Amino acid sequence: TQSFDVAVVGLGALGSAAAYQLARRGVNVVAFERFELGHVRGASHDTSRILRTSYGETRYVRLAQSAYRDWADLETVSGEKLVTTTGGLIFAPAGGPYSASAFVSSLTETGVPYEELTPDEVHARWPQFRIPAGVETIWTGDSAIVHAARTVAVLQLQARVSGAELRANTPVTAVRPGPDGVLLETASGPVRARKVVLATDAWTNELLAPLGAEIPLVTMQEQVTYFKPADPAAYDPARFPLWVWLDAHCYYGFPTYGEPTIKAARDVSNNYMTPDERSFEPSAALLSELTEFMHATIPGSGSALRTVTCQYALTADREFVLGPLAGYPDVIVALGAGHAFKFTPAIGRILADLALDGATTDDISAFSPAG
Ligand code: PYC
Repeated sequence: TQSFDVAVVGLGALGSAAAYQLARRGVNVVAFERFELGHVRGASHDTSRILRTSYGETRYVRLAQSAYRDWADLETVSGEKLVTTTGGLIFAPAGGPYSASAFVSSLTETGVPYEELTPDEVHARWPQFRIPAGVETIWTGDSAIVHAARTVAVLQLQARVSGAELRANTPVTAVRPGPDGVLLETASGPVRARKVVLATDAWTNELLAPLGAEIPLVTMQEQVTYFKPADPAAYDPARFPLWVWLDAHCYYGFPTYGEPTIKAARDVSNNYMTPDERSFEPSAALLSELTEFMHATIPGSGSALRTVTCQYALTADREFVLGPLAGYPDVIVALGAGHAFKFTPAIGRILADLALDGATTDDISAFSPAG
């Protein structure tokens, strides 16, 4: 049986970041991915993701502040430009589930610069939007786009450059913690490790069930749509920001990014599916709901060109899970609850800290797995 310091299971964004951070510290790392590297069955593929400090909870703002430093470090190490700063708008419609005041408090407390805008002020700066009266808006100039697929490829390359062994198309079928580390049963034979990091998202409970543990997860298929505006130049990142619309259905979207389209989506589709029964077929009902929202809110957004699906595994209240499983200190679990991409390099660093030191400098006390 081969032995390693740390095994990472799952090579989506979080697992790839953990493998990279562990390898760069000189430890002996093996990492497993049940599908091909860069596959489209999870939530780490395709193009743009939002990077923002603008959260209504200080724990996520502070973690995002750390993450901006980790993104800069990853760009320096890899020589790749991964972050495109565009600025971002949070829209909080009156009577919706979120109020702008939560953002005002958390951004003030953490020292993040922001502006509160009326609909008229939004129209004056970005005439592309049509915002009804009663919508409160928060602008943060630090909001940015990160490229999902390129980030994952960069992390995997850098992990390998630093000596990590990445095994693609290699399912891990069992994780057996013992008195002296963890035995993993894998499609390439058994492996021992002092610690294991499970970054397995919707597949996590398959590995936890034999340990008598479970983290409640709701899994669904999500979809994003690329719209083709008649005047793409009006949606260039220099003229149009990324945005999040926080009503009962949360929508979000981007400026043009590498092609003359603008991507938008509903966040949390409630299109329930499991990884084994995913259709990969976009829902026509979700597409027409989104198109109606886009034509009302961004009248020049144009028609839908293509739709791409992905998968969410949501924890209770969408809180992250980051830490050792209760009763199993050598099994470290990471779940990003469908909003973690922006934190990817920070979460990789935190997972490496937990695996090697048992502690980290970021406050992750809210994210402890109940198991
Ligand atoms: O955190 O900005 C975000 C986000 C948008 C869609 C999913 N997460």
